[in-house]
Amino acid sequence: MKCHQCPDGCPKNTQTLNGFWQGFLPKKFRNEFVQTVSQATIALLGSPNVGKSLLFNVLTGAHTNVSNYPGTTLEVYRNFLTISGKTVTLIDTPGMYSLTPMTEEENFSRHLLFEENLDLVIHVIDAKNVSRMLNLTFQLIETQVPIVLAVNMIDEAEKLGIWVNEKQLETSLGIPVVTLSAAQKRGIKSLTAKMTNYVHTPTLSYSY
Ligand SMILES: Nc1nc2c(ncn2[C@@H]2O[C@H](COP(=O)(O)OP(=O)(O)OP(=O)(O)O)[C@@H](O)[C@H]2O)c(=O)[nH]1
Ligand SMILES: [Mg+2]
Repeated sequence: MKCHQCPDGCPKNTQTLNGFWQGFLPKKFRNEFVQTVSQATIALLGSPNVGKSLLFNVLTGAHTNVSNYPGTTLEVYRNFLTISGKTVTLIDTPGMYSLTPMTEEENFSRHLLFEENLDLVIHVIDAKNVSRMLNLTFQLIETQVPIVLAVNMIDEAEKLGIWVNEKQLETSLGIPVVTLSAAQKRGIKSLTAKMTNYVHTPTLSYSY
């Protein structure tokens, strides 16, 4: 097995091994493994077909670990990315319309939201249908998990004459907002800059 994603200082192959096994291990052990290398866990959530998986691939690169979530047939996509020198676990989730689950996919995404000790949720929405998709944003805000709103597909929206005002949305919602196009790799730097705020910095304490 090759080591694809090692950050500086990662013992060779350790991270790939952790990433490969984490989906297969019971949660307790999985978290122990992940914590050895990852300084934050971030999930991409949102309705079906808003571009979560494409954004996941753009953010993490091609080498993704796929496993079935324990007790389900649903595939979980996890990978690492490095933000400001820190290692972050990114999780791609199946599409969900609401936090009141109607399908196995929605139930899974809801479970993940409440059970994974997430440091951040990136709520991905379609720039062409912002107002319709904000319903889930409000539900996510109520969970108290930190949210960044990623308004994807601005390339398609612009073609339709739809312009999303990032600053105005931020002020109205009270959460960070990024407009982007995963397909054109636009806005990715702004997104990772906003993700940085949710990545833990290990601190040293001294006693005198
Ligand atoms: N034009 C354009 N197309 C995009 C963009 N992002 C994603 N797509 C396309 O939209 C389609 C759906 O993207 P996915 O990444 O599969 O969407 P998803 O949210 O993961 O969908 P589910 O897994 O079904 O919930 C694909 O054909 C992508 O190539 C974008 O920014 N612009
Ligand atoms: Mg997907």
